[in-house]
Amino acid sequence: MSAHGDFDVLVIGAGFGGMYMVHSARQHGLRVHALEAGGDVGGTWYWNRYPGARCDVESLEYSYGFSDDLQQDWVWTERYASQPEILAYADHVATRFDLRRDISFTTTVRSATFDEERSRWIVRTEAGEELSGQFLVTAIGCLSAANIPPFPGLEHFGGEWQHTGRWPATGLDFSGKRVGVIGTGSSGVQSIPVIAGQAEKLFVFQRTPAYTVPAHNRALSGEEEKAIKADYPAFRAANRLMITAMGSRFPLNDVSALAVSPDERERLFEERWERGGLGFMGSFNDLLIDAAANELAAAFVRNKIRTIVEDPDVAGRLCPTTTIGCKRLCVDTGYYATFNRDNVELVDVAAAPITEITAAGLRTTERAFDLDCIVFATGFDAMTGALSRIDIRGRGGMPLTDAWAEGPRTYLGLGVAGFPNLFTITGPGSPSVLANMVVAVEQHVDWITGCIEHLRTRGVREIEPTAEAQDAWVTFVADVADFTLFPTCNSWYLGANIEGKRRVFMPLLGFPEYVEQCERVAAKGYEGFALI
Ligand code: N01
Repeated sequence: MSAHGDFDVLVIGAGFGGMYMVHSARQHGLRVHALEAGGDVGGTWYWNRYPGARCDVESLEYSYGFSDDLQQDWVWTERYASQPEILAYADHVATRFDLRRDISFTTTVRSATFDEERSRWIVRTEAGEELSGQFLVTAIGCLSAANIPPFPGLEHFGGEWQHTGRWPATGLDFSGKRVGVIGTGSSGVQSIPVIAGQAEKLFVFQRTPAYTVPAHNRALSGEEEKAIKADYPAFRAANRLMITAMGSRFPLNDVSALAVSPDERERLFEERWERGGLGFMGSFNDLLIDAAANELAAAFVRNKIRTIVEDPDVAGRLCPTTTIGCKRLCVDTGYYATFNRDNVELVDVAAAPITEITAAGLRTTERAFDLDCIVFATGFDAMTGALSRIDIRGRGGMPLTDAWAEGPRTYLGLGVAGFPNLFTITGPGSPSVLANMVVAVEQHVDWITGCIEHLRTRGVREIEPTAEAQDAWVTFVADVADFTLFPTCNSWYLGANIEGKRRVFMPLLGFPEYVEQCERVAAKGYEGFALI
């Protein structure tokens, strides 16, 4: 469908947020249209097709809860769903709810300008189409703006290269090839073991070692699925009460790591390690707020690395020294053991940084590497990158990038002062990436459509956060972060992975309290927003 026309709601993006936004807006009788850069639905799961891509939230939780028929009908085959399975799920949802008729694909939004006279957003696409909407909802993902470091010489590289977040649907054939993977975050940690099994030789260019815990992925038993499906709404409700909106079956152990004996501590860490997944950080209640407690967990993982990796020198270089969980914990299948393979070499690019990409491969300050393929697992300009790549202008033509020059400023992570009728699904200042994203997305969409209904039934043309409410919210988000160890490392949560980006902790920790805040604001007639 080509993009044109006037709508009640325009949506940017057709990943999990945009898809549900289209559905929910329709249910509320709104004329809605979504614009999607990709060729189909799925967002993150459309773009991240790299080998080994898999969710680190359990599949029975990482799925929509808005339709009981949907959650009863869909059958997940594994504890952690693979990228193809999640994309198949997105396809199923789009077909089941006939979403595609209100989505334009391969349509990249270039600009969005608020027309103050008409109280409408005017959206222009790269192809020159123009649409308008009373409301603009961004559903463009927290991790969608791929970051390729500006290494000189990439244009001269004679082999093939790809970023993990822009992986071609046709895949890459690594057989018989010399491959270099740059980056050891979640994407690197997932792809490296699979690429190692395909390539003739794999060089892993590591700048900062990551902490990763085993996924212990497995086929889902019918019994497990049956038990949850017997009362799926209760399962969803229990998860929404968790600080990260997930993991109610194995919740936080509400005890300090410093309050138990060394043997008991080891036993509890071991139990979580054996269970696998992100729940490891819930071994004790102070791992992310007390540096001494955190170090105990970090030391446990370092011991595991030394046990798994046979070469002590390689093991030493894989051992992180930073705060565990400060950067997002990785979840892997066979990552550390991959470094026992003869065809895998770990290259420390903290000690000897990459200086350039050459026609034949790449060069560090110490050595040249001949490569047939380079995989950039170098992450994303997170949370604000996708928004700042669109020319978004609010009142008086103010660019969003100017309003956010000192870091993103929102109210509830949902609205921005000076940008009326703009809603940001999982925007900075909301739990987003510190929660189960599908649950976070559904909560935002429900709040937004509820808000739009409130405005329309009262004949309100515009809604916009007050500067005071926004200032207080920004302070609150920072205060919550400062109570934790999150600000102590150079993570993408802080924008520290992007040169020149303002260091601001962007997500908000604590899903249930956040939901309460949103509901309170709505119940008080959208307190903190100006309604015109
Ligand atoms: O990106 P990252 P990611 N020279 O930013 C390195 C989600 N996700 O795509 O740490 C050399 O974590 C960089 O090094 P350093 C998840 O939320 C989820 O892996 O900056 N290296 C780092 O090692 C995750 O956190 C899933 O020193 C350079 C790596 O590149 C988020 O997405 C799967 C470099 C980037 O790691 C992002 O993960 C995948 C340079 N110039 C992703 N620049 C699951 O659900 C960067 N690096 C499992």
